[in-house]
Amino acid sequence: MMKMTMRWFGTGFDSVKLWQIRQVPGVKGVITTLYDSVPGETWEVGKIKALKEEVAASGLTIEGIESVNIHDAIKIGSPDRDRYIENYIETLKRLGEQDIHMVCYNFMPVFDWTRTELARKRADGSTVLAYTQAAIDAVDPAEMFASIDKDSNGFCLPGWEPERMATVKELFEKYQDVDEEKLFANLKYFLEAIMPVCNKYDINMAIHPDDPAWSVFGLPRIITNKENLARMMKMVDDPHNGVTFCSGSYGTNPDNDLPDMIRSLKGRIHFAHVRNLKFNSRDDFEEAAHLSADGDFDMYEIVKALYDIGFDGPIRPDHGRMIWGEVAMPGYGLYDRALGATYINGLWEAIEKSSTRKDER
Ligand code: DNO
Repeated sequence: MMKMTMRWFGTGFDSVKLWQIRQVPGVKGVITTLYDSVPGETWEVGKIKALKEEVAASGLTIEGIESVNIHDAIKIGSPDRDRYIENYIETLKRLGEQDIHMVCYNFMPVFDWTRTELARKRADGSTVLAYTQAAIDAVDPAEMFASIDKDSNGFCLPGWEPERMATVKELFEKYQDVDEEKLFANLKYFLEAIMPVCNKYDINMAIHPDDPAWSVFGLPRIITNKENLARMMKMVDDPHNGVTFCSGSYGTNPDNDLPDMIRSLKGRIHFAHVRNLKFNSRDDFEEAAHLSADGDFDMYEIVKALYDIGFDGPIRPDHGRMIWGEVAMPGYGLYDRALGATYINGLWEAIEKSSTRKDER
């Protein structure tokens, strides 16, 4: 049985409160992080413990970390990467000692997820995150941060930390010699180094796909499709080397057959992000409500594929629309994600009951 969760950025960073999450039917845990940690540094034991206690005090559990971010030196493969890998290993050890067993991360150069609008208005008056390729092609990457920041409702967006964005130009230069092959090799180097600690503490590493699932601003991107995932699973063939299956990220490329990808990853999906997209054209999409009918994905087939492979890890609704006047971090308001969680729970219950009752007949 999967575990329904919601992402929570921590007190002081999130408009949503733990007690509110606790009231969403079926949600027993959160996916959280030390939101003010800097990629590359070791997490303090005291801070991890305090986070755990705060979550427990609200009647919830920590079902995983999203994210422990990877320092660019590791992705670039610079000479100082070993120092940052050591710190990463120590952080994993400390998380393992606190009984935390799932860590989501990404291997995207420079930018984490990329959207070109954070509040596109839909017909029902809700606002959503959206992406138009033409807008990316027209913008200088260094300006990207400013354009994202101005629509962020005053929140710091995950993966768009101002400190890193201030050095975008320099970062681009450092990635100059990193092509897809090199990025794969650097990922392999990193994974091989961390697998022993993951095995010791039973920590499932869950790489998040590149979003959108193609190269932006000429930067290499590798976690984009079934073939590359198969390569990644094989190159470090350990069950702790797994993935976050994010329907909204892989689904940015309509050539990705989402249920088929899920089935191909049996045993290696450690975390699921479930959300829907609405395409206006191949180069323009917006994030829809979770309901199949509101977008282009067959959410039943996605949840059914997860059910069929025996997925039992944490799952969460993903970016929600901004509805009912809520002011929150774009994509991460309470209301629409709560609707999403409830809908996914409904799909799961129906799939489970129809398959077990069929077996009984
Ligand atoms: C965006 C998120 C990503 C994700 C990271 C994982 O909303 O899905 O920022 O958390 O890529 O490291």
